Amino acid sequence: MTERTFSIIKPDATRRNITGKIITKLEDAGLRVVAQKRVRWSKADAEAFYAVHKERPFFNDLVAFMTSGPVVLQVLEGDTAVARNREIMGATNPAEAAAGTIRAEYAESLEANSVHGSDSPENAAIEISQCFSDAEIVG
Ligand code: IDP
Ligand code: MG
Repeated sequence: MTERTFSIIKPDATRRNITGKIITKLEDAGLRVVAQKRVRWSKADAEAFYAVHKERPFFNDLVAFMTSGPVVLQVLEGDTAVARNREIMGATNPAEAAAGTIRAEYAESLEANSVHGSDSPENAAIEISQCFSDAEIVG
């Protein structure tokens, strides 16, 4: 079933100029970039996006990291896009990520792990609407 997911290329990856390498991985996995923009998040943007994690011990560090440089926000479309993207991203901790995944190849650390991907179709819809208008998504 064709579906959409929300993706972020994180500041560790924009800093190292490897956004193209990551997008190639996504495209090779069968996902299409149907919306994309490069922005610098404010503290309020990052806090709102990661509100679900606000009680976690790593929350403040995560907000500092996500505002430390540009991020590339994307909507990805494809067959079972949410699960497909999580698969090609690899595990949150790059030390546990399967060979060939984005995080195995490119992540620097558990925090600076290069990409975000929605964890469910419901959260994908929420995250997409937080960052893109309908007119910015061109399938
Ligand atoms: P996910 O990105 O694989 O869905 P989440 O558990 O939703 O992982 O965590 C969100 C982000 O918070 C991670 O991608 C990572 O950047 C950061 N993070 C998660 N757990 C830790 C931790 O234990 N220490 C530091 N940062 C963490
Ligand atoms: Mg998550």
